[in-house]
Parts: sequence; C-alpha cells; structure tokens
Amino acid sequence: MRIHSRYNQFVLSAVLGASLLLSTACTHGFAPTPKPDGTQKSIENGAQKFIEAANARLSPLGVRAARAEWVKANFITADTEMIAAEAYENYLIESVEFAKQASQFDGLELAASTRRQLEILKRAITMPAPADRALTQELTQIATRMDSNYGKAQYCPEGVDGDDCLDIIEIRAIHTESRDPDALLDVWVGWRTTSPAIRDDYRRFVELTNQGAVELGYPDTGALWRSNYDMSPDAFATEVDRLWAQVLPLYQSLHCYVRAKLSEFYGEDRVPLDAPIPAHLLGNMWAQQWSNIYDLVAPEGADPGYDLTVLLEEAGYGPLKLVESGENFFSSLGFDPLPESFWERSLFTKPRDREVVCHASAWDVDDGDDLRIKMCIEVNAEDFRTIHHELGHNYYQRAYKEQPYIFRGSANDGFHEAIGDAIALSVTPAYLVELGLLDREPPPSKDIGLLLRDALDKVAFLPFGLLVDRWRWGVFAGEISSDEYNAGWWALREKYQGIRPPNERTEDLFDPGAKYHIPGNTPYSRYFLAHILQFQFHRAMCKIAGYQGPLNRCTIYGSEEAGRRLNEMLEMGMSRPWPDALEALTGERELDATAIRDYFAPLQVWLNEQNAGRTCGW
Ligand code: X8Z
Ligand code: ZN
Repeated sequence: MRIHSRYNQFVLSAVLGASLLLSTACTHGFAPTPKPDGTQKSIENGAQKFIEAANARLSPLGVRAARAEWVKANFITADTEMIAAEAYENYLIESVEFAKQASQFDGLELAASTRRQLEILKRAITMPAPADRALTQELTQIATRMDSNYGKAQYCPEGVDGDDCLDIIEIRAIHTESRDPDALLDVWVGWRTTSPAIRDDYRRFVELTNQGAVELGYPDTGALWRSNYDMSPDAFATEVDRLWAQVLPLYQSLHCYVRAKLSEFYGEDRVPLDAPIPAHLLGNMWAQQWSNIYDLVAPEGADPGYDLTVLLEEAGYGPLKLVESGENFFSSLGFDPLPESFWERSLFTKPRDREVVCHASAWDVDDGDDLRIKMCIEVNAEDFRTIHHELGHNYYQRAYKEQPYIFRGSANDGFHEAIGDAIALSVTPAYLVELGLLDREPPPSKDIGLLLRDALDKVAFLPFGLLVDRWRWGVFAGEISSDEYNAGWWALREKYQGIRPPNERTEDLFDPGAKYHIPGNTPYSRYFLAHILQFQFHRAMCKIAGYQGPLNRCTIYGSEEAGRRLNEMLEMGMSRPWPDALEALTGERELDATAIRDYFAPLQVWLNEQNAGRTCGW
C-alpha cells in the first residue's frame, strides 16, 4: 500500500499505499547473504537474493499497515490509533533493518537495477526509527497521535460547543467567502489553538527520527529526505534555490499587485503598502493558495465572466459526479476505468457521526488494484481540481504496479504530486464547454483574468511549497531549536512569502503544527517540485496533442497520444533516475521553470504595467 502522505514509499502511504523495509533477515526467513567469495557471480547472487527478500517481505507488511491506517484515518478512536501504530511499527522496523543491511553491498559492482533498488532501500524512509524497539514504538505512537490530533481538531469559538464547533472544512468555507477581517482573524487564530497540543510530541519526534537517521548513516532526518532525488542532499537544496530564483520575479510581481488591491479593499492601516501582507486576508488558512480572493483582485475588463464553483452548483454536480468527471478525463486519454472497488471503498464526503482525517489523500491499499481516495468533498472549483490531483496519484499507482515493490513509487516524489495537477491544467474554458458547463469560451481579451486566477493558486504557492521544508530541514539540523519553532516558522514565512501573522505569535503556540503535513510527517518539497514539473508536463502533453496556441487555453482532453506518452512515464515507477522518466514524456532531462514562466508570460507583462509606480517588496 502506498499512501502518498504519511508513509512514503516504503512507509505506508496514504497517497500512497504501503511499503517499508524489513528487519532481521533470519527471523523472517531471509537467508543471510552468503559472504561474497570474491567472484562476481556470488556477489550478484547475494545482492539479488537480498533484494528479492526485501520485495517479498515489505510488500505484505506495507499492505497490513495501510489497511490499519485506512481504518484509523476513517474512524479515529483510541483503538484504531493503537492498531495503526502497531502495524506501522512492524513495517518500520523491517524497513529500517533492510535499509541498514543494504549497506553491506556498498561499493560492489552490481547490475543497475539491483544497485538502484539497494540505494532506494537506503534512502526512501521518511520516518527513520531508531533500532531500539521501545523507541520505535514511542515514535510510531507519537506519529499516530499527531496525525489524529489534526484529524480531530476543531475550533470552538467562545460560547460555542459540541456540534457547533468548527472543523477545517467549515473554517475553509469562511476563508473562501468572508471578507470581514475580524471574522477571518477569529478563525485564523482559533484554528491555531488546536496545534500547541502536539508541540512537545513534535520535539520528541524530531529527536527520535534524527537518531534513526544517524543510525542509517545520515547527519539528520532532513538530509535523509534530501538524499532521495538522485543527487546529493546539498545539490538538491541548491537545485531548489535555483528554481526559486527562476520564479521569484513572477512571485514578487504577483505579491505587489495583490497587496495593493487588498490595501484598497481593507485600507492601508490593515494592509500597509511597504510591509508583508497579513496572513489571514488571502483566502486560505495557510495563505498557500489565493484564488479564493480572485474577486478582490480581478482585472477590470478582462474578467472571464464565470466562476467554476457556480457552474458546478448550477449544473447540480454532487461529490460523486465530480469524481466521475475526473475519471472521465483520464478515460479520454486512454486509461482504463477505475475498479469497482474504488467506488465502493473510497470516502467522498465527511461522515456526520465519526472523526476522520479530512485532508485529501489517495491510496493504493494492496499495492495493486485496491485504489481509493479519502476526501471530504465540497462542490467547488478547488475540490474539483483536488479530485484530479488525487486521481493522478491513483492512476500513477496503477501504472507502476507491475514493477518490483521497491520501484513502486514515482520517479521522485514531485512527480507523484504533479500528475493530477498537470491534468487539471487542462480544465480550461474549452473543456468546460465540452462538458456542457459553459456555453462558450471567453474571448482572448479575457486571458489576463484566467491567468491571474491560475497564478493566485500556482504562483502564490511556490514560496510556501519551498518554506515548509526549509523549516523542517532547519529543525532536523538543529538550526531551529525547539524553543524557537514559531519564530523560525514566521521568519521563513516573511522571507519567502512576504506575509506576516495578524497577531503576536509566541513560543507556547505551534503554528507549523496547524498545517497537516507537519503532524502527518509528509515531506513538502514534493509540492514545490510539482508546481514546476506540472507546467513541464502540460507544455509537453499539449505539444504531443498537436495543440498550438497559448498554454493556458490548451486542454489535452481526448488525446490518446498524450495519454500514451504519459503512461510510458508512469509505468516506469522509480525504476530509473527521474531525469529518464522526465525525458520519456517531455524530452527534457532537467527541472525547468521556463515552462511555468512561459505559461504566465502575458500575465508577467500585465503585472509589470499594473505595478508601475508602486514600491514592491517587503
Ligand atoms: O496535500 C496536498 C494534496 C494531497 S497529497 C491534497 N496538497 C498540498 C496541500 O494541500 O498543502 C496539494 C497541494 C499542496
Ligand atoms: Zn498529492
């Protein structure tokens, strides 16, 4: 099972499904590797046997952990937490043990596939556990507790309790709709009263995983995470910086324009023109995507004149129909329909009578056909896109299921996050016309409005996508100590995003913990990469589909040729270094932000005009 979230590749995955690495070979029937007698053949055989044992052992353990995790995430109770923690612990112990044993083959000459599987075993663990069993148990219990705390979190405004308390779905609706700064401030602060409860857990979590990482031969957990990109950890950090430098001018222009518009609306005392933007006014709890405030910043005369949320509501779409239409897109590319079990076992709406983790995820519970999503769907444009995102995970999982277990994952984790998003870039006006949701396409004169709406999500996200792991890398490396978690977080939020907290944040709070991926221990650089990669995929698939014209108007809907090439990349799984996979679809071997810059090029010109005379920056 791989869940794309919490258990990574070897760790279960809610995006994911299951997988880990195994423990003492002897107790689990794996014959210890014969001491290489010096011949190449015996070395090859030994390594081959080891890999076979790892594949055979980790897959069922991962599936078991995934099932337990699925039940827990769909029905949070003390018992399901315990069961999930135990199953995860078993998987983790063995994963870590296999990772350690893989080192015995270091420096030996081996077939490329064997060598790659060994390397993946050593580096693809997102929650490295110490060898000490008691510590592993403590770690998995902390991880499960943090995840559940997030799933159960509610903000109860003064005088309100019980059913009237607000969960993240209800709070999200307030961020989407309300333009009352006091109401926004109230829920912004309120949601962050739910995370101090896990601050101590997180501190201990950092200690324990760091110990596990050191035992695996890495300086700390952050270095282990950064080692998973077919380059050195330092080279990866440099690569992220390089990409960020490529997109920074675009972000700065967007920030400048949005700040000016918010200042016009809320007043200069609330939104000063020379300071970071208050984080509660951007239409999103974490200020990570801003399209919910499109109405406040829409360009005069260039507004496309439709709101996808309204179109979906008017056409009577419900959660199921949204998912079906996502499936229909993939079918138009030539992918097989989703299995019946997907429809029977997925969670599409928030249950009224029990606690669930609502943060959207995609699962491959049995490492094969048991695909599912778990999502508390609301009928709106944001969730329509998220459904494509989640289904992208599921189609990827199914495409690589014939690979050996260790290769069942995406080329790098950014690829997994980019597939569905790349498809959602094809949700253009032309596609909406095709679906019968829109009567006719807006004329080219409305492109700036369309591009601005996209940029509020895709460009605004970039610095957030980057900083979440800058914070964690700093925490794991000890550069941000446990008594400056919040200060370190807000320093990065200001530096990269140009936003500031709307009230004083002190160290008894734990604002990073109010974002799912911190308690869920899901690495976040993947989303930054995905926001670069999805535009490369989109540009390439549009070309393959024979499209000519502005990229923001391109839909690959119905192009079986684009689907075929996409599938060629997906079915490779992790079997080749990611540049090979990228090349299979795009002909390119590098991460390249020119694709996102090309997409938004007309908007960049327009923003420059709008910002003329303004002082930008913070
Ligand atoms: O967590 C997700 C997906 C599941 S992998 C819904 N995303 C990030 C987030 O919500 O913070 C997608 C965009 C970024
Ligand atoms: Zn995802």
